Amino acid sequence: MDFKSISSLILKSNKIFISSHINPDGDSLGSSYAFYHLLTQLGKDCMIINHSPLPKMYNFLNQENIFHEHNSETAAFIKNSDLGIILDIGDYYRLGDIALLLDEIENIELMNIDHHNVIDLKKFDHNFINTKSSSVGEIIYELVTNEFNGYLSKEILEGIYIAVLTDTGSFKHNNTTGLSHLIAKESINFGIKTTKIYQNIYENSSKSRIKLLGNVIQNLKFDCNDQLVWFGVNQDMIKEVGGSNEDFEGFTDFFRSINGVEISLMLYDLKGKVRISLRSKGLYRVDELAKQMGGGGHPYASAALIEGDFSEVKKSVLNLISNYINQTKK
Ligand SMILES: [Mn+2]
Repeated sequence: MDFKSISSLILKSNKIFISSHINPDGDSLGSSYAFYHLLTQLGKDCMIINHSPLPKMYNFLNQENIFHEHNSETAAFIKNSDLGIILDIGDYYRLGDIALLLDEIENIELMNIDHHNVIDLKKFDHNFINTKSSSVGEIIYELVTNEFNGYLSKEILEGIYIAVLTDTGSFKHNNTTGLSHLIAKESINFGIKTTKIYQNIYENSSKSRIKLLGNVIQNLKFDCNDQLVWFGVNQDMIKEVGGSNEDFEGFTDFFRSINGVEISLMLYDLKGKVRISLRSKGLYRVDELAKQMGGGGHPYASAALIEGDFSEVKKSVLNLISNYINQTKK
């Protein structure tokens, strides 16, 4: 699929829903925001519907209440849609309950736009994948400048900027491209308040988050000649600081910044399941590790969900990683 065919598909559709993955991040939300404004400017009846609620730090994007958590009303909208645009998904079933609904509907076209290697491409009628893009936001920028140039508005650019900012770790990860910086330049020229956006997203920590960070730091573990740093979190730790599941967002990235550390690992105990989050500084590919655990992602940022008791999963994951580090050395 190319930009021309994306554009003709959009133009022939009238009722369109936009969705992304569970626990949405800056790329999925910023991209959805940009797409929503493009579609509304094109006169389409459009709705952003996600399985999960909007994370608090992105409330500033929702002045007009355009983000909807999936419910019976949004289900009715989806059932009557001509087209569904799915962004940043990686895996069809990360749509959460929306995937289950879509499995039951036949006459709806699904278009997938992503920068991940999507696991189940056949679930979509159309796929546009560019794994070289830093973010889905960057793909949308190219789509708009190629096909809808007159429509590039402040709102569209703001959504794109947020997507690029967050998925490149503020223009510092090695997925950052020349285009990422060009988008930043354009955004500043357009009068977008980039400092304000940064403060909203990154300088908005709750007290509970900082307290949790302190507790996690006290119990930080190092392995593999200090190349691996890891920590565990669980509901009791979150309760203790009066926090929420959003509070440990970004911890894995933060600990990767330690001198000598190559891999940063989080194990989140979900009682019977363990959520694994992996970050690499560049020497090791953590997507290969995540794949072995039944997950996936990018070479330097990936995740998996493993069934089993915490201490057993912890043991096998630590074994897997240390074997991987030792083998790669040879
Ligand atoms: Mn992304």
